[in-house]
Amino acid sequence: MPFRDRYTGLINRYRDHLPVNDDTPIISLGEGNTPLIRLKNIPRHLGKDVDIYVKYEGLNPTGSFKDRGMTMAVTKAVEEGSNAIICASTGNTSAAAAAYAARAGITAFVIIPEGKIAMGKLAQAMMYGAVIMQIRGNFDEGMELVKQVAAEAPVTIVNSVNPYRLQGQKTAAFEIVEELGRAPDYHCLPVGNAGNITAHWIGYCEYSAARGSDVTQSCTFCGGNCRYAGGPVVGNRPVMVGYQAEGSAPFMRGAAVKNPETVATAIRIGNPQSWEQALKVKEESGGWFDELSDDDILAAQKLLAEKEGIFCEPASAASIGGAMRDIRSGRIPEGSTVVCTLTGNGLKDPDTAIAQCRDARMVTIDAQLTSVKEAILTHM
Ligand code: AN7
Repeated sequence: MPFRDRYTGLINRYRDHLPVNDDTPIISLGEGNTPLIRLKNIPRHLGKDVDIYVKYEGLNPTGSFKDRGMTMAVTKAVEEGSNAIICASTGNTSAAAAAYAARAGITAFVIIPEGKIAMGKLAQAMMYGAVIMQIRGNFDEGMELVKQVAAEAPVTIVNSVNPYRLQGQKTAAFEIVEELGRAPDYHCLPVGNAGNITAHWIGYCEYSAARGSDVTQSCTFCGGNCRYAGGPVVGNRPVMVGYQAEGSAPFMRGAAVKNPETVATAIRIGNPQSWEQALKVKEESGGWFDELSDDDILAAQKLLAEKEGIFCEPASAASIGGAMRDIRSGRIPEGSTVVCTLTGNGLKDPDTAIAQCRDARMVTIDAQLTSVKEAILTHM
């Protein structure tokens, strides 16, 4: 059995572009290498000539993009001799931190807003064995506590203020460029702390620098091993577009939001930790921020599931919902290639899904052939 080509996670895949060396003890669950799915029915539904791809990050080991950052953060924490990690979280970071800590044999402390994280994420943190502190407060308050305690206690912060997180997360951009053979024209993401949009921009910049337009023969980025080496080299970078939930949209308000609210609990964040970086991303890429109502977010989540068979969590749907609106209006012009990151799996938040499917096509019938036949005939 040739193990040479076995995929063993994003650090091994991109180790030349990450802060690791041969002695670094890599903590991995096989994260990364997620599907980039070309949408078939939504472009038709929009009546626009656009190529839309979704990067399905919900297929990472704990069901969200956080695994990309967490493999790096926990690897480095262990390398540096740390026995414990800590984070504040709207849910996904806590799930990833708990899983990678379990894998590493260290302790994860997670601070979550009581009653405000999706059930799947809570179940994960519990199963992986994290020490869970539910606070009577929101994510932003938890984040401040984490920063204070990490300054005084021997615990490593694994929120995205930890620079290794963004290093791991930048690899999503690498994968997209390798798969498309170029960067997309537009890259749309949901924005909470704005770490992920920043990480993607780092990735696109590094890739385009390594594959500058004067490079024609080999891909200096990968040392000539990627599948596009020797092919056409395009050093382009996308326009970066970030979407927030209306009730948690500090970038639209131009100031922190004191009591953020949204059904998309993953992005229920009022004081983004990567505020300055995100503004730079917007400027450098010629992009923009916008906001969606909870209704628009849920409608996009449902549409993606119904029309394409792809189930993402509400926060993730902000990217596709926002992109659809900007494609309709022409702000994203026809002829564009658009990538939307679906940051988390729909299974994370079954409560919200079921609550919005009151009109689900579900009937209760007797366990009899005639009843089944009747149901089929009625619903054909
Ligand atoms: C599904 O888990 O902040 O803009 O504590 O879970 O990089 O913060 C989650 C964020 C988008 C926003 N989509 O990303 C946490 C947390 C999903 C998320 C975001 C999050 P950033």
